[in-house]
Amino acid sequence: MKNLFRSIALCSLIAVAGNAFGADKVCKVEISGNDAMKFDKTEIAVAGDCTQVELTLKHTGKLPAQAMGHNWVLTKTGDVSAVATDGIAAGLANDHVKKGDTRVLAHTKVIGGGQTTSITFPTSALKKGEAYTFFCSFPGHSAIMKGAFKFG
Ligand SMILES: [Cu+2]
Repeated sequence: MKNLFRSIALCSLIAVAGNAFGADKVCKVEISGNDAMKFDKTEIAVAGDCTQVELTLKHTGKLPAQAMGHNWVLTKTGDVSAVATDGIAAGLANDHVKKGDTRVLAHTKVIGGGQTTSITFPTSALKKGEAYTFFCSFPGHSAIMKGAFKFG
């Protein structure tokens, strides 16, 4: 019993210290895509003190992933077209993202109508002020389904 109290006290101390140093701040972002091949956001801004981003993608349509699949891919703005082109070749089985593509900073799987998916990724790979773009890499979608991603 004495040990249990000691553990609880220690945990509380770590939690307090963690907050004081701003250990982890998970920032939540929600975006949805529909059967009209559109995202409901053209811009996402994440504050510079967020250490993690929890991104939830909802497909509010009814069409299956094979016909109107959507994902959420984050790259530097200059990498969008090359990553999207490689994503077409990668196929649906790979969520339209080339395996091991280091230009991809974060991505969800491809989902169909009525489905939801979430990812959590660290912001440590992002630079403040850099131009990032989020887009859907399903074939033919990235021309319309994209927006600015701002960090900082
Ligand atoms: Cu799409």
